[in-house]
Amino acid sequence: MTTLIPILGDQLSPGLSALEGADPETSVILMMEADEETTYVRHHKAKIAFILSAMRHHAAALREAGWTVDYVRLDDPDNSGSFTGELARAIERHAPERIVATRPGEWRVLAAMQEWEDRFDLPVELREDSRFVCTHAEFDAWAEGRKQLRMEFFYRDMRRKTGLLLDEHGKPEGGEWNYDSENRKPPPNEPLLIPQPLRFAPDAITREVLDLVARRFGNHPGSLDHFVFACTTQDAQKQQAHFIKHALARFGDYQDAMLTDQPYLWHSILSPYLNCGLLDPLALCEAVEAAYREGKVPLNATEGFIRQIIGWREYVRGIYWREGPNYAQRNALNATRPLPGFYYDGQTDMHCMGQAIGQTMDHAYAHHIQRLMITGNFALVAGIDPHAVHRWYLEVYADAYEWVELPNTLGMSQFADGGLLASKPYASSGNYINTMSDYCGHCRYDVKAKTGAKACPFNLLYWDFLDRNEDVLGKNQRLAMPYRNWAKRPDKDKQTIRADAKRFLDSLTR
Ligand code: FAD
Ligand code: DLZ
Ligand code: SF4
Repeated sequence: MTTLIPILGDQLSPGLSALEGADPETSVILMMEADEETTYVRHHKAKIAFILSAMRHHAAALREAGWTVDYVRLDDPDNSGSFTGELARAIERHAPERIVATRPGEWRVLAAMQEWEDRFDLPVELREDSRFVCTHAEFDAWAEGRKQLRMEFFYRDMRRKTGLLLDEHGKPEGGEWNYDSENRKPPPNEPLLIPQPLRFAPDAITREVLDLVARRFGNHPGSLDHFVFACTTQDAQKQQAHFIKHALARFGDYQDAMLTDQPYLWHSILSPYLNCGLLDPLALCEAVEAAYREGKVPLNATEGFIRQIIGWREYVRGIYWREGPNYAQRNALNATRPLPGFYYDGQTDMHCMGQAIGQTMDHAYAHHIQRLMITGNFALVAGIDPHAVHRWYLEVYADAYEWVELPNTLGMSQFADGGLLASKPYASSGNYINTMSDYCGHCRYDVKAKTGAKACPFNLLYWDFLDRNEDVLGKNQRLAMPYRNWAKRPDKDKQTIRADAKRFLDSLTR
């Protein structure tokens, strides 16, 4: 009468839907370290180490809680290397009567799971992932018939559904749904006051995994030298509490700020834990709201943070599943340039890019504005193939799973879906980076120069990007002003910008 319950590397939650109603006496949980999962893109070494260590710790916690866990390690000589191959071997071992699983976070894995029933001639129940606020059906009902799928309106529905930050009349706390007008200040000039996230020294389990990853994935990007991730729910909860106590109050103010050699600023560094299941998103939002109700943090920070989780995070997931498996192939701007090699080592004389990429290789982390307005902005204005950009983001961040990474990269950052997610491309000249960071002061390029050998590449590429894509973007109302400004430029200026941009872009391939 055995039920076999596979639990994947991003399903490390004690309350996972696949476990609901299961009897520990008659159930076997199957956890699989699988070569296919570690290599379908060349994940950052620290990302692999984090997931494998969190899986091993979770297996131990499940056993402690009374479950039988069949755990297949990567270096098991009989490991077939795939979820389906390992399920086949586990069926031989346990002769289950049925399989119960929670839906995975990726079309690729869902397609494999949907074949299991026929392949193994066993009933397979795939349950909705109850760790999200919005179900697929609810998202589709919300999106149906709308011309534009704007996050802001979706977010208000999620506030109403969860009751987060509503007053006693069901109205938004403080009278507004969104306090962004009070957020997004340039960086402060007080580096000593910047909080740092907790650092978790690797225990014996993590050390064993770090050795394994160093031996097996030496050719993958990134470093293991700075590995300080929490690998258990208890430690991830410590980082959650640490963030709420030390950083949340200024999260809104400095959400978009960037400073040299300061990767974290007032961000939470909680996405790896939320996405693999060590933390519960709703419990986190409730803890953040409680800090506000106790008068410890201001409303702009509280609302801004909760919006990222029940707004953006839920919204991009809805888009991913709604748009289907071919979403990854879109390329509305027909961008084809290969990804420059410096995306893997940070060796570029553009200081902003060197900073964002360097810390990514060290920590498998960069905050949102670095991803969107530095590395993403550069790829966009340089015309890099969005599929190559997507693979890079999926590889290098410890929080990257396709359901969340793809819409953010392909849609929000690269405009490759033609504007489904963003009403205009997130393209900017160096001016934005100069306002929001101290990077330009450390750079060999001149952010004020518009042309010539010292001109900031973002200045050249921004106008060249608009010029190159006028067919697709020229009618976008939100770009009317820059296109008017471009039209007013003398032809001679335009030719210089085009030539300088071409010279710079050619140098990328050399
Ligand atoms: P904080 O700034 O502290 O924000 C709090 C939480 O809000 C995050 O932990 C995250 O769960 C959520 N959040 C914030 N913005 C977003 C967003 N746009 N989409 C989804 N959730 C959001 N996030 C991922 O979790 N995985 C990814 O693979 C990923 N890829 C991205 C790729 C690009 C090109 C861009 C522009 C953004 C991407 N993001 C991704 C969103 C965002 O950058 C990260 O969630 C955030 O930087 C994580 O750091 P943090 O935990 O310190 O976040
Ligand atoms: C990302 C990842 C990696 C690197 N390794 C494993 C693994 O060995 N075993 C596992 O169960 N999951 C792993 N994962 C996460 C899966 O790729 C993830 O479950 C799918 O992408 C579906 O979201
Ligand atoms: Fe980046 Fe340009 Fe500023 Fe240099 S000058 S840091 S390339 S924005």
